[in-house]
Amino acid sequence: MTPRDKALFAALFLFLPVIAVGFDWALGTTLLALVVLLAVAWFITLRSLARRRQSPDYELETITMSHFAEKVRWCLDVLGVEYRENTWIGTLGAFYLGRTVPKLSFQTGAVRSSIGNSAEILRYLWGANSDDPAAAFLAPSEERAALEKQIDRAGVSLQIWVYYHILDDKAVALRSWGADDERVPAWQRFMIRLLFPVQRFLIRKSFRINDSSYQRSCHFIDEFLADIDTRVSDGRKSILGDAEPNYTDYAFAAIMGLWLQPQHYGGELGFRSHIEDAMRPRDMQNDIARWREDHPKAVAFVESLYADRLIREAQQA
Ligand SMILES: N[C@@H](CCC(=O)N[C@@H](CS)C(=O)NCC(=O)O)C(=O)O
Repeated sequence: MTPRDKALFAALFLFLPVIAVGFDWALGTTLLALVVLLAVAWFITLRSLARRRQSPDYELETITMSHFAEKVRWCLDVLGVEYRENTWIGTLGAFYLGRTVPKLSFQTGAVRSSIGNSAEILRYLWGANSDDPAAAFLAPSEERAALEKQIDRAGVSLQIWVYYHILDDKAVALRSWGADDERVPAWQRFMIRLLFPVQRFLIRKSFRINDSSYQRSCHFIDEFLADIDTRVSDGRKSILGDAEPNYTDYAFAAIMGLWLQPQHYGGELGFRSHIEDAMRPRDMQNDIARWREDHPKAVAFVESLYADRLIREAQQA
C-alpha cells in the first residue's frame, strides 16, 4: 500500500462512525461497511505485492518545500539512480501520520522498506551502493559526520527562523506548505486551507516559536555561516578540503538553499512554488540581506554548487 492509500484508509476508518451516524445506518450495515473496507485494503495490499517490480528503484516522499528533502534529492541526483518523488502538503503528514520527510522507499527482497531522517537515508544509500564508484561522495567519515550534524542543526534553526517570519502571513505560509503546488493531491491542498489555524498552532507549539528561540536560531546560523565562510574563502571545492564535493557540501547547499532560494532549488523534481522576494515579510528580507552581506564566500559556495548542478542535469538530459 502506498502512503497515500494508507492515509485514505485511515481517514475512512476514522470517519466510518460519523458516516454511519450521518446516514442512520443499522449496526449490521455499519459492520458490513467495515468488512468491505477491510477487504478493499487487503486487496490493495496483495495487488501492491504483485506489482512491486513495476515500482521505480527508489521513491522519495517529500513536501513542497523541505531543505532536508532537498539534501537527499540532491544526493540521489548525483548518485544517478532512478527515483520518483511523491509530494505531500506540508505539516499534515507530520501531525496526523507521525512521519517526517524525506522518507525513502525501496525494494528489499520481497518487500518494500522505507527509512526516514536524511542522515540515515544517506547512510543507507552509501551502504547499498558502496561498490559503485559514483557513490564515493557518500562515504561517511568522522569528520563528515560531525559537519553533517552541524548542518542539520542549522536546518532546524532555519525551520524556526522561517516559521517565526511566516506564520502570521497566511498567504506565504500556505504557499510554503504547497497549497499552490499542483503536484500535491487536491484533497490535501483543500485540507491545509481548512486546517490552517490548527496547523499554525501545532507548528508554533512543536517548534517553540518565540522571540528567544528566533534569536538563538539566528545566532547559530550566523556563527555557522561565518565558520563556513572562513573555510571556503581559499576557493576550495569542498568544505572539508576534499578535491571534489561530497555529501556534506550538497547538504550544506541544500539546507542553506531554503533562505537563498537559488533559481535551481529542487533540481529537476523539486520545488515548484516559488516565493517571490517581495512576498516575504520585511524582517525576513532583512535577515537574508544581512546574511548575504556578512557571509559572501559561503553564499558564493552554495551558488556555485547550484550552478554546477544545473550544468550537470542539462548534460544528463
Ligand atoms: N531530522 C530530519 C528532519 C526532517 C524534517 O524536519 N522534515 C520536515 C520538513 S523540512 C517535515 O517532515 N515536516 C513534516 C511535514 O511538513 O509534514 C531529517 O534530517 O530528515
